[in-house]
Amino acid sequence: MRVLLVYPDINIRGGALSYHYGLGSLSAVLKKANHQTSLQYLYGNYDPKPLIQKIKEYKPDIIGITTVSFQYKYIKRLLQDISHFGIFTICGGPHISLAPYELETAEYLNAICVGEGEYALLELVNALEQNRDVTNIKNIWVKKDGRVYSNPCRPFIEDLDSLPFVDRELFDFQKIVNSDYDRAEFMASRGCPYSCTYCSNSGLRKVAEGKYVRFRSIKNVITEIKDVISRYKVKSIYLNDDVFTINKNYVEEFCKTYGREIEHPFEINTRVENLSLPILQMLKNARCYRIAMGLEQGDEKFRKEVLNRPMSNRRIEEAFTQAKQVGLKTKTFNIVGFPFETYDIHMSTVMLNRKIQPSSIVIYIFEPYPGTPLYEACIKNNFIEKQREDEEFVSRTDTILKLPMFPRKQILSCYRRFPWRVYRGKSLKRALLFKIYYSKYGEFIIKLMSPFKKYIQRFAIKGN
Ligand code: B12
Ligand code: SF4
Repeated sequence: MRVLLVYPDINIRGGALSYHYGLGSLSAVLKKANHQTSLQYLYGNYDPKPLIQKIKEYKPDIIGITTVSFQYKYIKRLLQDISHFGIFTICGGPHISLAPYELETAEYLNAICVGEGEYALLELVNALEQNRDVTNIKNIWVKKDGRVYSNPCRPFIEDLDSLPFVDRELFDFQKIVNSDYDRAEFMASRGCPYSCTYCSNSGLRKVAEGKYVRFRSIKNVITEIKDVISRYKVKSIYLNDDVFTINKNYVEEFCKTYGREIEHPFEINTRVENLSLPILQMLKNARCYRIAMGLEQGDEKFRKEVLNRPMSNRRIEEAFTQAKQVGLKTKTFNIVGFPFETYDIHMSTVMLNRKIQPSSIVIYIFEPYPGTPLYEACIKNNFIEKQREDEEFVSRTDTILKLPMFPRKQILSCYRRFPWRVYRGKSLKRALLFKIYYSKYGEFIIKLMSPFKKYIQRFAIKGN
């Protein structure tokens, strides 16, 4: 069977193309079973034409689209724009997994996949190929003759090493690496043990039975990294796991092997709770050059009570001091515009970042994801402006919430002024560069400066 996988990455901020592990993994499993796959990557503004052209040329038997919540409004439009082809369509990914009820009302959608899709999609494709019944496949919900057939999920895949390496060839992988500061991304694990109230992990862990947080063996990860760097021009490695440092022994073993066998510098995502001076030193010795941590909100009480992130400010400050002490660069992720947040509460995020002075910062505007506690809180308190839900804007640069204590105009202003407030008086270079990046015209300037962005980034984070 010919399966066309679609990666909608429409109106995403930052100017870098990205790889999609989920689609890469689905493709690898399908190819191994002798099916054919191809990709349509949709980037930039909404435009269905490249997908329509691709369908005409590739003539797929099935179209599989991955979904995050922000993209779903575009996906509904895409489904309508390609409906005249009459091809079997299926959506998977975190959004549809946590909002499977969408199938009922999505006129041009035939099926959805809840949770992990490798074996479910393979079973579906095989069944369609052999004209067998498709209403009884685990993880797959199908709409047939106006009725939705919902099925339970199979357990989470226990042994991630049993899966083939993700299919990098599905994408123009070298182009992705080039557009993303010459970095190649990998994932050593699936899942996250924490339950932050704004993050889909809190719901995704409940869709199936079995162990949610799983790590691949170190040998398996290192073999994949070696394979990729031997085939593509790559300067650094990004381990894009939700939290790479959950298991201390794993980190220790990984650092030993990586440091011995791979020369490329790497970066990871981590949580302050998992860090200590010896772990940070271990990472540094293995050629880790930067660690990224979600700080999200600077008010300890708000973080604990609204976001379910109980770490203290003192611990955050200590972790950043220690990271700098061993010579690691640092990055914080921050969010503004949470339900129940106010201007004063947001200023705590500014103050904490001012204090710790990370090498770089990322700030987003809060987006509510179905299946998360904060989404439920938005519904309960009538915070979502329904008429703005399908509005087009660049992901996480605007809000669809109407918060009584934090007007939209003020949220947008806090978002734009955040880097200036953090770095002003501490690092003029960073204050100015990030101010431009987060300004009204930032998106346009990023695109314009795209040939030079590697040098600008290096210049911006130079120093501590
Ligand atoms: C790595 C990562 C990224 C990477 C790589 C993207 C990717 N998905 O590979 C990058 C940095 C590019 C990225 C970007 C974004 N991300 Co992100 N990302 C993640 C992270 C940490 C891991 C995803 C992953 O690779 N998992 C492993 C793979 C194997 O799983 P998977 O992709 O979910 O795919 C499996 C199933 O979902 C299913 N499946 C998926 N698609 C399909 C399609 C079909 C047809 C079928 C049958 C099955 C199927 O089968 C796959 C194999 O089992 C998750 C957190 C998480 N735990 O999921 C957030 C997460 C997916 N990201 C999130 C967000 C918000 C974004 C951005 C919108 C942020 C932004 N820049 O604005 C973009 C959106 C990009 C896009 N257009 O989809 C949210 C989505 C929440 C939501 N409900 O919308 C998550 C869940 C984190 C969170 N905060 O809750 N992300
Ligand atoms: S630690 Fe990060 S990935 Fe894990 S639940 Fe919280 S926000 Fe999500």
